[in-house]
Amino acid sequence: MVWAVMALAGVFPANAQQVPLSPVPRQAEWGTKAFDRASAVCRLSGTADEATMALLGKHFSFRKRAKVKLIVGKSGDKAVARWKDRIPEKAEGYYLCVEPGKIVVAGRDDAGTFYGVQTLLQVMSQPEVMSVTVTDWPMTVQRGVIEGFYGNPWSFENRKSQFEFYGANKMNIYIYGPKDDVYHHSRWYTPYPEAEAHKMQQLVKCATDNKVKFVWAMHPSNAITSDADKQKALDKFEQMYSLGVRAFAIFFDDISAKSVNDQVAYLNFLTDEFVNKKGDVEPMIVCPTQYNKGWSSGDYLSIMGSQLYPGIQIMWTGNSVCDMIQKADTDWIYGQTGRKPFIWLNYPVNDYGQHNLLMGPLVDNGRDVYDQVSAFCSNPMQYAEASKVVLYSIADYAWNPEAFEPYAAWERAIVSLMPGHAGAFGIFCKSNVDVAPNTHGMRVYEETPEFKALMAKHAALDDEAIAEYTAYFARTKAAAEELLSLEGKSEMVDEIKEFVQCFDYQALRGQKVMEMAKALADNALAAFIAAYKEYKSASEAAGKLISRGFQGSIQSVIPHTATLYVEPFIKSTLLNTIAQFKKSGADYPADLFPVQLLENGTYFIKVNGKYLTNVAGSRMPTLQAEVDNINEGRQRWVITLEPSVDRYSIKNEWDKRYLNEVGNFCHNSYSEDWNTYILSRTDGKFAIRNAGNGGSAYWTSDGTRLMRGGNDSSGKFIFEIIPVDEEP
Ligand code: LOG
Repeated sequence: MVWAVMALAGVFPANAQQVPLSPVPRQAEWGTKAFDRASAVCRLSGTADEATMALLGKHFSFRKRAKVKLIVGKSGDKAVARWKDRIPEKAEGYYLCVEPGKIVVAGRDDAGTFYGVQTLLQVMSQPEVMSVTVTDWPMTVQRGVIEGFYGNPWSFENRKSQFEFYGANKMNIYIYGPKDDVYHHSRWYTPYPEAEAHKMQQLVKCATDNKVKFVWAMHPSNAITSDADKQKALDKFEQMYSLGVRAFAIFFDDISAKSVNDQVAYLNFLTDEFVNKKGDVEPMIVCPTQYNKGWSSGDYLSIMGSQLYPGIQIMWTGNSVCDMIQKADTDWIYGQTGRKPFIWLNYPVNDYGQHNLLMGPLVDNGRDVYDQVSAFCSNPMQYAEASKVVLYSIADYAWNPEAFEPYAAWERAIVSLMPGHAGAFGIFCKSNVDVAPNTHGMRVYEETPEFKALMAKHAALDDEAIAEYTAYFARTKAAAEELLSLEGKSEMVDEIKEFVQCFDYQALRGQKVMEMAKALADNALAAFIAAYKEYKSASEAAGKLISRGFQGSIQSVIPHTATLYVEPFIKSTLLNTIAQFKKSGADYPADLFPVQLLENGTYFIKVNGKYLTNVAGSRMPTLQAEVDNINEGRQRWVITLEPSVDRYSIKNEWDKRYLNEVGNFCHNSYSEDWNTYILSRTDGKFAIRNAGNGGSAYWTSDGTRLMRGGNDSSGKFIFEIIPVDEEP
């Protein structure tokens, strides 16, 4: 059934070909055509556990006289005894052989057999099935997902779909810990009400059916020392146990922890009193309060490592909250705790930069960390479907890091998630890669590569550039429309619809800005104004989009797309064309354009009649009464509205140094997050205010230089900002 859909959608070629397998197996040798897929009717020999038999039953039908024999089993089973030497001696490994008339799936263990069948399903995803021999096993022991973000927790349906996805992609662990589930966090001690408990039970079963270990995490903050609190923890665990949970975690992240010794004692207590008494519960997992290098200090980590019972796994996000993982990083944390870290990768989670979706490639993780970690897990977005793009790469990376190719995996994810619409979906994903400036410094720069290339190619907006940009926006618009046409038919599109609409409007805005540029070049006044009006209405419509705007939503989101290169380009081109249009002396209605406080340009900045002056060699500008007639540039300031942050940068015309947030010149490099300012004006005078990472203080002056003042605006409107061509 699945195959038929894929074939109809034209994803797989009609002729026998190698199929891109994912995760990429350790070894695969392809032969020639084995049989037609019509022979998914098989003669069954051997057996497997319930989960694997159910999976087989879903995709095959079994007849006594069928031409193809399907032999299934695991190490030690008679059915696969002939192939026992072919089965890799690795947990979860398998041997798969597809040849004319015969299929063999032989697992090292139950999970191995299950994964062998998963690979078989991929091999059979075309009408003419190829012969292939696969010998395969995972390099990372635990591979999976932590639902550990802030914002709307995933739904029941989301989670079921995730577990099937993990099974298909050979991920074997899921940790339940959404910050905004009160039964996990603020009211951890309250039992799940009956309806929720019933759903939990079904989820645990669904995870198990997909060979996914369901770990339930609890976040008790500092309520861990009193006997009453400890008893509440045991009671809550007891409820979860009754629902089928056999693995538990405690999260101590994002709290001001009182004592590491208390935390250690608590975990050891739960191990003694719950894990060991039950006998069939896994060793615990803990997320420490110091869960990344940047936040670690003192002997917190070494105490955790040395005092926790052996077997308890300690989570770790890397050198900072959001970081990719290299071997040097795992070496460092191993040195602290003496335990292999349980990697909590904060990617593609976007709760700290929720306006952007992260649907890009998985870059910058070491190929050599798999045996240095106890697990490699990703914390994804509140958007479960959209998260699958990166999770697909996580699965591939963790299974076989040595063969991992970020861009190839990304392409495969796109094809596999949106069969039949991979072109359009690929354009969308490539436009949702970077999360924009954020407190964690997490950036991924591989966004809209084609657009970036166009920008590099065209220094000026000439006819050729306009034509090429216009064609680009036409392609992205078509992609957005193709995706929107799937509304109601695609979980993916339904989930991120407002982002796709935003993308659609963005393309339209791009087209309109190009029409404006063209009209300007052609001196076509009416066409310019018409295009601008359409731009404005697209922009207003986009401004009204809200994702997760439903009642009771924990986090409603204004969607942004392609913010790294495309959006700043559209905004700056808009401002430039408007500025040129105004300069052209054309007649236009007074209320056509919004009032921009200051046009981009070169200005004198004065305080109390004195000029702000860049005195050679000084690390800060000073106020001087005299006009500099020798080097005019020292008193000229280039002020620019930076479209990506909507704030102004201020740079000296002479030596191009930018002003920083304390009114000195930037000593390090200029950055939009720190060195752009909000201007406001009253009675002809301006106030300058910090923003972004630079805080929110207004600037003041002591009469000779600039200084950072307080957050109160009174007495701060002290600046005259005068266009250089207006000053006599
Ligand atoms: C939280 C996590 C959140 C993530 C990204 C951990 C261990 N805890 O800074 O819930 O999704 O960062 O914002 C976190 O990462 N705190």
